[in-house]
Amino acid sequence: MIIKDYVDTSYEPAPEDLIALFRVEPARGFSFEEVIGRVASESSNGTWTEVVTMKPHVRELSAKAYWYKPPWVKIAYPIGLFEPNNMSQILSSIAGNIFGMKAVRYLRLEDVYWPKPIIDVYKGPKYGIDGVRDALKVLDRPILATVPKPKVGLYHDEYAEAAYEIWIGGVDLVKDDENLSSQSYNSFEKRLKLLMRLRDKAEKETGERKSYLVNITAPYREMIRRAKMVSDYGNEFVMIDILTVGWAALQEFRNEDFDLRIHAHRAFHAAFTRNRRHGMSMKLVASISRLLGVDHIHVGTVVGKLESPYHEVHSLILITRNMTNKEMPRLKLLKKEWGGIKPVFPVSSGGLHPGLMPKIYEIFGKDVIIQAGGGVLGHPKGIKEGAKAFRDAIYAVTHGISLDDMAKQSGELREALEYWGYKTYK
Ligand code: RUB
Ligand code: CA
Repeated sequence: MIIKDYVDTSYEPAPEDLIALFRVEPARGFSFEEVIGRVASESSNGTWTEVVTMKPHVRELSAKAYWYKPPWVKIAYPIGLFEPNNMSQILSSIAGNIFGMKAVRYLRLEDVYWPKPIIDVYKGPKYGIDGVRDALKVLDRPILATVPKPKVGLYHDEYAEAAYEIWIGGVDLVKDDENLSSQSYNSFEKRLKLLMRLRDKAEKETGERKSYLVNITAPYREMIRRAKMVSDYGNEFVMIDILTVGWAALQEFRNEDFDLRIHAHRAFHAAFTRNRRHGMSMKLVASISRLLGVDHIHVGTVVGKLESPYHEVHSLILITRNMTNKEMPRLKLLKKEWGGIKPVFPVSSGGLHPGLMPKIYEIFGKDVIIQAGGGVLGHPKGIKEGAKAFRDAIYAVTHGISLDDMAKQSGELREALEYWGYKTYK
């Protein structure tokens, strides 16, 4: 089996083939065709030289680069290459050694079509958008979450006090930040206990459901121990830094017997998603996460502090919420046939404040979780006022009221708009 056998434009993918869309830039001295053959080879069953053990039945498992238009190529992978219920193994194939090959200058895995034998073995979100709305009894507006800032450093009682104000000001979900777990001055147990007490108080006072996206990110057994505590308190959510704990841990967590909704923080993604010529796209992170069963995932804002262009956010909204059962070449999206897998709540976060709400609502509509830390805790009048300003901005956009008009009835919103305006902070 020589490299050029891995390129076959007459090949018609079988219904059960996994299809991957790559962007390829060959290293100097290599042709495009040569390199896509090498990518198909190394990511399926080839190596740098021919081997005497390449039997006919093994050849049948070879991937085929069956369509290309430089820099793009689609590669079909026979299902027999994979252990469907082992996402780590699938990624070790299609997103493994190939990124380091000397023959490629840049290589990016842009999207994947999951065939039925793979879709069928994953559970997807236990709750999804409807199940999250049901837990919070918020049916017809974006859900609002806030991270108490500074993200690390507050003692557990200071943190809890901020959380309480966030809740009574009108925010639905208090969220731990990605690097707050169990530090000596703010232990997981103490923080959880305090917040659960204050959550009950805030629910009584506001008559609204309140909950806590509590960060259980830790080595696996400890993560389970923490999830159990969360569940024993009757909280509905946990947060996991899905990329730093790893796909296997996420996959396994979904198999545990908890009635917990999973908020997926994507810290670390930009290390491999940000360079549009190399690595793996955020689309794939979102699609794997949906398969594995997160209920929320961060997708960017377009207008906030972190890099997230419109076309990417648009693709991520399609992947998380819709079916996208047809290919969308302009967005470099392969089709998705989700079967019974539920939709996931996209989370828009990073540098948001009330003045940006009209743009966020235009991009996302109502099925979004808006997460603002600085945009609540930075309000010049205080935390509760910051929370109310944000909630009023959400009320305005969902009722067709301009922020300026809303500000006439809401001093908190007026202060926020005077302070931050309507602009993006980088
Ligand atoms: C938000 C924050 C979140 C990021 C994550 O804080 O720090 O962790 O939004 O990024 P603030 P992303 O509201 O003060 O900016 O959502 O892009 O993954
Ligand atoms: Ca953060």
